[in-house]
Amino acid sequence: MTTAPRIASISRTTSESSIELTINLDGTGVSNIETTVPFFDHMLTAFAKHSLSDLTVKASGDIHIDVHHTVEDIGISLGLAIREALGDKAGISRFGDALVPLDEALVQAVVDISGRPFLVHSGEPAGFEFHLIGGHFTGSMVRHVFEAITFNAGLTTHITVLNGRDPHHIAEAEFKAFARAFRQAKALDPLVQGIPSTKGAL
Ligand SMILES: [Mn+2]
Repeated sequence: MTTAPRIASISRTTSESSIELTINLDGTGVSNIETTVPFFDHMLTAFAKHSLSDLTVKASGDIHIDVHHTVEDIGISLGLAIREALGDKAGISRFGDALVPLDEALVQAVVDISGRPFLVHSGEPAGFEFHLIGGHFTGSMVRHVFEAITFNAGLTTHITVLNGRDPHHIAEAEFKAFARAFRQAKALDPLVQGIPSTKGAL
């Protein structure tokens, strides 16, 4: 069983953004999020709350150009922090799945803490990727964030939008479903002895 605290901090600075991020995988969903991108603050707060991870993010970046760099770099940093915090992955449930509605929107998410980065993402309605949610957050960035998290954390993630019309509802249901699936997958299961893989490593 993993005994080390499952906490990691990432500092990542490039010419496009500067990110300070800390995650505690065994938290209660407390967050302090300041990304300078209001809709993304909302999404990360929802992720923390529904994954029962404590999350602190302080970011700045070239949002005068576009929110793209800052949002993507936070996704990368969150993925790196998740990977580090998971440690050797001993004692975890490993798999998680969730089906989460938000009014008319319905999203299924499945997470495998596999060590093999793979994202399968489908079902957003036509035109979603071009919509500016809140007037500043491009719909295309929803998938891009899940790519950044999944690839850097070493997750296998399947996200399927089963229904939805309102872009805010769809995006929020995606983040909540991912959070709930991740919550299950990273949970420590007292019945799991060691690393839950026939290979002996994840
Ligand atoms: Mn990009």
